[in-house]
Amino acid sequence: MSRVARVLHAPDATLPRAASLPWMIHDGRRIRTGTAAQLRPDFRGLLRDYRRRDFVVPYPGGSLKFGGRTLVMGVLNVTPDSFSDGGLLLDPERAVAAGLAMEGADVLDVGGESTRPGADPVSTDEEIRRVEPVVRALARRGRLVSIDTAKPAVARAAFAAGARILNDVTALADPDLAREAARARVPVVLMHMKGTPRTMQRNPIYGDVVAEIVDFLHGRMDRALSVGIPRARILLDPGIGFGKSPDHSLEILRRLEEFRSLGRPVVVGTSRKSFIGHVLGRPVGERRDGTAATVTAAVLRGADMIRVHDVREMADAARMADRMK
Ligand code: HH2
Repeated sequence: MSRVARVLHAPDATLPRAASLPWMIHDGRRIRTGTAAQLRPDFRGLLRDYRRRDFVVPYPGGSLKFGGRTLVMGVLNVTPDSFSDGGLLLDPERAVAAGLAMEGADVLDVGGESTRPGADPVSTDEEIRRVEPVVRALARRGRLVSIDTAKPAVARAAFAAGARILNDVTALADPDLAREAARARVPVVLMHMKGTPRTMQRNPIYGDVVAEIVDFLHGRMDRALSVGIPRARILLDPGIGFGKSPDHSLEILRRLEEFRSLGRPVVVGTSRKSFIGHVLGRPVGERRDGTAATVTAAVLRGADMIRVHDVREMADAARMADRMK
């Protein structure tokens, strides 16, 4: 049983002191200490969020529905240097064809800047030049497109071209990006990262990795709310591999259920990542089966959407896992 689940099932008389539970946060109230009677409303709210499975996330022109099968986000990197598919889709026509071929993808996540460890930054103009035609063509063909960017101007151009979701690996570090998302009324994926892509894999250290990420995501949800992005449009992502050692990534997957206490859909991106290579000793081109195992584990532990490169295969893995929940 996870630690949150253990707390939720504890008889009132033995509720542990909150000082050891930094992730017990609900509706902006942090549970510090108190008698069982004082804590009961907080636990009730937490339990309600924790049990929640059905979410409707509106975007301009439609809505994402969670609670049935796990949704699938297909990765389309229009970059020369992404860690697993860099250079393959730099030509817009190829990128569009690859997106259209992603059978079973609910969302196509278009990105124009690699976030792999040590990646070089890309200028705003270059990033727009890469993603805009791809977003426009896919949106015109009726695909739901998310834009994977941390730059306000890129997001604005992508929304104008038809992107309907913002996927931000910096979780609204830039207030201008938050305002763009609020203005466009799009859902946002808030992802946790420790450090920056340049530095994040240099010996990341956590006390309790899950507790720290939950706390961080809670803070970034508040930031989103404060600029006018409603709760209903927020999705959360623990950021596998972003400032995490292989053990951290594995622990996040092992304890994924705990993120449910935040009461929002959980997105998980394990696809082909280095922790899989670390466990299996496989290069990036040979991590599909390992990825399928992580997708299965993530779905069984409550992921609402998986972000993957091998869409058809991982959609199958997710569909099987859905039936075993
Ligand atoms: N991972 C990557 C990029 N964006 N977004 C979310 N929400 N979650 C993730 O786990 C995530 C993400 C890294 O993968 P990829 O896009 O394949 O590589 P690169 O950043 O090198 O383009």
